[in-house]
Amino acid sequence: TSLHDFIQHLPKAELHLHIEGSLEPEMMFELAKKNQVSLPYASVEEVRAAYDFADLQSFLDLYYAGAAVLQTEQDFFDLTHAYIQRALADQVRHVELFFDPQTHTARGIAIATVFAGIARALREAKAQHGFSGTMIMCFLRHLSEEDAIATLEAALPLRDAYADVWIGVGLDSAEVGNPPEKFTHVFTLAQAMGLHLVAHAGEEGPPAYIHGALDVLQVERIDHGVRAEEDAALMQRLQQTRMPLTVCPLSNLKLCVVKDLREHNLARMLRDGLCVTINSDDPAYFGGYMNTNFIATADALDLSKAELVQLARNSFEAAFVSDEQKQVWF
Ligand code: ES4
Ligand code: ZN
Repeated sequence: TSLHDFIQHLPKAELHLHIEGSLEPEMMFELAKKNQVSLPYASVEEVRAAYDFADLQSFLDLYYAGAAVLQTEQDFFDLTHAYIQRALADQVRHVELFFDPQTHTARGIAIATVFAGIARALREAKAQHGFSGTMIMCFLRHLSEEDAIATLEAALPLRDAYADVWIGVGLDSAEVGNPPEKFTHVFTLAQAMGLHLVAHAGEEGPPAYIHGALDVLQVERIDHGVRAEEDAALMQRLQQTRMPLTVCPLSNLKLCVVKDLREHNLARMLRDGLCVTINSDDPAYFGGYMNTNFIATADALDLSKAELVQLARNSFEAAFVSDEQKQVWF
């Protein structure tokens, strides 16, 4: 339909994308074979069949297992390059991608290998296509704050070489039981380094975790944030400050945060004047990239063209780029 064409051609920014979550089963098998990593599946079909999640943790178990096939700088390049091709096809002009170095350093992969492969793909895409891409290094919240601090310290020597792409830190993985306050010190250190700050909050965790991310970690965006609706005062605060929420509709559906996309609160929050954006989160696992998320959401929630434009506008408003650059894009 024409609404789908309209979405296809809308320029967008993607602000919530885990690069390890863009690992398609085909590449997972290729890399497993090349790197001699054994997978608990016999075929691409078997992997896809396993993508039937009950909650965040059941997904994370598979996601970390899959990421084990990534070993060399070229592997991280290939992964990022493949994502960028999908982003270009969806008229994504800018991505601020998440990566999880601890998933790789725990397996003996050097953090410099991870940075180098991802950054080479982003820089090549900028040169070849004018595509803009930056990196947000995430700490795994199921691990200790000491481990997060060690990760930030390990990345410190890379700061100058990657000043053009590494712009911030984030917080992801198992939310419930790992509140933002657990990471107060490492976020204070990152803030002092001049890095941007974001955190997953209010995906499965309560509104108190969103308050904690804002007040204690001092984040500039909330990743997910869909449980904010349970707290009227918090909703008012998010609206009045235009605090961006990077919402991931198909992720919420696949991880049973909502049981039907028609029940998703994205449209209500948008209509209440919150700065909500649409993102793909882990597109290889959750059923699609940006335009698939936009189309499924528009259809389920009866979004108008004006609302779709507002969502795209919000994605640039919420991006960590200059106002001049935003004007060029939107
Ligand atoms: C994630 Cl959907 C989601 N939530 C929390 N952590 C994650 N890491 C990758 N995807
Ligand atoms: Zn996420």
